[in-house]
Amino acid sequence: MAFHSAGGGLSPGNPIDGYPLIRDGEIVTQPNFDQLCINTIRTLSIDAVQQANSGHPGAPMGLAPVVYSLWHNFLIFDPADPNWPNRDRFVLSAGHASMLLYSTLHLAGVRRVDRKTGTVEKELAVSLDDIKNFRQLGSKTPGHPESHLTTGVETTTGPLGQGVANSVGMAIASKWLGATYNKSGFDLFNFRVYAVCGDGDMMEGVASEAASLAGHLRLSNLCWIYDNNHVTLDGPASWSFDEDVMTRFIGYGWNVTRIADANDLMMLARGYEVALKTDDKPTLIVVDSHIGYGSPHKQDSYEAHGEPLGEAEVKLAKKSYGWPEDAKFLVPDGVYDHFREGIGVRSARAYETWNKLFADYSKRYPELAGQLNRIKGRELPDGWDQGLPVFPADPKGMATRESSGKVLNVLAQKIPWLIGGSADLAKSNKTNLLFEGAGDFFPQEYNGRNIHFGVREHAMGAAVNGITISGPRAFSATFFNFSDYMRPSMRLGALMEINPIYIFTHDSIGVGEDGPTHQPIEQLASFRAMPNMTVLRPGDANEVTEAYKVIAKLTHGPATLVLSRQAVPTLDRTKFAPASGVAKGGYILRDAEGGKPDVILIATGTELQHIVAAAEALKSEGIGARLVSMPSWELFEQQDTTYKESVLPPSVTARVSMEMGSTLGWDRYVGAKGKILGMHSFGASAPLKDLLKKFGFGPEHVVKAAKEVLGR
Ligand SMILES: Cc1ncc(C[n+]2csc(CCOP(=O)(O)OP(=O)(O)O)c2C)c(N)n1
Repeated sequence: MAFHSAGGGLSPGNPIDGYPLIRDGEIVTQPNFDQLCINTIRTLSIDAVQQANSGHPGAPMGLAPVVYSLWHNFLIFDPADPNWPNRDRFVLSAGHASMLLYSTLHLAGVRRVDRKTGTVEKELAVSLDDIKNFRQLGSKTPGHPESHLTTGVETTTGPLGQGVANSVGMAIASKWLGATYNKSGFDLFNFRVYAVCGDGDMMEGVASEAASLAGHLRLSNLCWIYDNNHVTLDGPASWSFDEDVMTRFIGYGWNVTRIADANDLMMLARGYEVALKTDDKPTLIVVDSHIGYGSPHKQDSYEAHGEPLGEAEVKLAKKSYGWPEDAKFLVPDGVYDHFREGIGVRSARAYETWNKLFADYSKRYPELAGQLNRIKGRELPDGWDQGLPVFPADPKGMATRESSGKVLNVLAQKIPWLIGGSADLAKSNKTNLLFEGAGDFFPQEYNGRNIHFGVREHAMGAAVNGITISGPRAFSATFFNFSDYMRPSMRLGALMEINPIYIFTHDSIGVGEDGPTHQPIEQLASFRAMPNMTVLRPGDANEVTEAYKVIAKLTHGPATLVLSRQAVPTLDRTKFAPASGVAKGGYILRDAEGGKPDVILIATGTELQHIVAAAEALKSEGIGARLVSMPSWELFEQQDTTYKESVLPPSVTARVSMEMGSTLGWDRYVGAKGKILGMHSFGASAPLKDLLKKFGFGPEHVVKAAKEVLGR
């Protein structure tokens, strides 16, 4: 078969030119459908960017054959059921090349899935109209691929490096699902993960962390395709990037192969075959390509990056493809059929086989099949909240990281697909799953539930997103201060409306001697500012249990759980309101006598104990204080006004809040006449008791502030 190979020249081939076939003893010519499909991806992408007058045509033009070859010949992804759990995952990490993905999803006939019900609909995930509406309000084709908007977009990409790092989580999920649920004769999970990335991804630190982790874990089901086009946004890649990527990845323990010409379908196929045959490490395929391929004046130039080609250049590019120059959004006859005959037929067969296999598996292993159905439906097991710890009152109490460890260990036994780990701080974070059978996720031992992410916080954040997207419920853990190293991934988790659990301990200056490098200040405020992120900072052990109950039920957004290093008293709930109030975000922990408070004292986390003690002192001076525990602003904001005003009545303007973090935002609850006790600077390295004194966190500070706001 004659695969077209045009090298670096400007003769990508005329789709009308075909390759000879011998049919019934006669030589006939049929259109070169491979080329026709590739050029359709290219021209749809060009036209969409031109019409939007914004976007990135260059990478789709260069990479169309790479993606076509993968989708047409290798990817197992049934367009008729894009939710199939064992589908291969395709990630476009170079999210700026989004039209490459949209064109491919469209041509492959991928159906839309209703996100709420999981039902596959008749409509295409990306219609031709969606392509014509590229980057327009309400379309399925936003500037960068967004997984919560567009079926077939496996993960949201745009911030470079995130997609490839997510792909490592997806590969972990595939290995874990296989090791956990596959049985002899039932190879239910073996999906592969392919990620297309560019120079930008390669330069980002998160990609390096993720590649290092993937190499260490020997994730043989993972393949990254590196678009080595020597161009970035500002100019030639050589201005800022000339390292030996291949040697670097060999160093990570990857299998590395190179394809000298992105248009060489034969060699591309060989590259993918190498990845398929490699069973002990991930594969990097380096593909030398030409950005803006086929554009006479913009090929190999950064000018093909990030802006439309311009009407005249569009025509010239189309001419070079042998395309009708004036045709727009043209899908020639036979192109849809050709995709259907490739990825459609191949994947439908695999899908059917899998469904039969799963039906038999369900009979043989009904309990496990039931789990898999729940994983797919993002449901919790029956009785998941039974037997969660209830902690007895204890004035000495325990650190909330400690109670978290206890609750997490019970919860993980109830939810068998809850997996995760820490960035080398599991013992401090108390996130090790210690029950029998929990096990470790090690290279070639993939059924363990404790994942050792190493000191790679950013890759951990991206990986738990990737795992969560792929089925299992994942948690991460590190010190709260190092959330700074995870924030970009956490933001994407929130944007994607997925539900990983980001656990953080050592949540304030309470860290003590480690000093200001380890003492978070502004992090609480910053995550509260993040849309769709639920932040919880529980104030005692029972609030921790209740916080986990809320978190477990989240389906469309992540949780940031903020926990202390130092002990806090476990409140006597016969004297205080039940901790179940956590579900409402803020609740009256104890009211002033007669329900008529002079002052409202509000706190979160470790400061709850201080307002409790302050209330006693105030009472002895005849001042009635209402205590409000406010572990989650987001949950409180979801309550109706009646509830919110029942907790914080507008008539009581004397209010004091205390939290060992930035004061930013507390005026929302404290009001203009109240007083906010918080941090106004970085912390310091010293024993906790000295820090509390220096920065003003104790009952006496609450008492003083309460009297001030009362004018006494
Ligand atoms: C974290 C992040 N930084 C910067 C950008 C802006 N940006 C988008 S593409 C790009 C250049 C990437 O170059 P390359 O990966 O080689 O893409 P190509 O030019 O080949 O399309 C930049 C800087 C981004 N999307 N994400």
